[in-house]
Amino acid sequence: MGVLNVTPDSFSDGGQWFDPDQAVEHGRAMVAEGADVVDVGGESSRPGAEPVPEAEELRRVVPVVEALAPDVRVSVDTVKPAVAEAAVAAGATLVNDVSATLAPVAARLGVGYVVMHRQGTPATMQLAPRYDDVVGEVADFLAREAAAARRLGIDEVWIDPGIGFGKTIDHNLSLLRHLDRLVAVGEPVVVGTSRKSFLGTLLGRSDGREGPVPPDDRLEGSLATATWAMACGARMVRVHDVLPTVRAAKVVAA
Ligand code: HH2
Repeated sequence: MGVLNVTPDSFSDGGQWFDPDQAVEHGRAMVAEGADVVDVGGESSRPGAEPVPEAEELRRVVPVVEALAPDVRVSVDTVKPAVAEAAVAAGATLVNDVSATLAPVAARLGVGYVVMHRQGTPATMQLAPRYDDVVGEVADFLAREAAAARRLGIDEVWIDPGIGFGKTIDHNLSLLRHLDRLVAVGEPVVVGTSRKSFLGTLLGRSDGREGPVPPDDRLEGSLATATWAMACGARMVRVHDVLPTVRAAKVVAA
């Protein structure tokens, strides 16, 4: 799944694909590189991100979905029912929902559904994430939500641990270490680690400066964790760097 953020403020590529023509071009490039799905989003969910008004999110997302949908499977990354609905009308066939609230919408629209775990909201989620048993709590939550989505009649349900969404570096690593527990839930697992901040911390800086390495210098961490996730049984990885990930996936598959 290639990430296409039609936003001015996403954490790793904010502003790069904000122009609709450039967004479509980047989407097509990811398809040429081997993406099976392009995930179009018009609202950043990074910690502290400002909410985007519905009309503005529609304006960002719909034309891009419409342009790409004839050539590739498109998912829409949104937490707003009206945006999901308009994107599906424009050709999207998967609703990627970081809020775990849109199952009734996906069911009504007759499309696939990605349910993700998060603790809190973007405004506050990284302030003090707390779990007694992060793997158990996330697995139980996703099993419950997936069962509810199926009861609503959704045939295609994906579950996602929500790496970085209300999680410390140790929470993220525990979830990755025990990904088999999520795979055992029995629904296909999708994992998004690409360029995330815990990788910046783990990679450390080689230039002697303080702090994490910047998002555009996290490729090895993104590839290592995507490869790890695939080897543990994840069926999809959500990534910014499609070509190297597809090449890694070929080797994992072999
Ligand atoms: N991560 C982000 C956004 N959407 N959806 C799923 N299912 N899983 C994820 O891990 C996930 C997601 C955050 O990454 P990105 O879209 O690059 O950044 P931003 O939210 O700043 O636009």
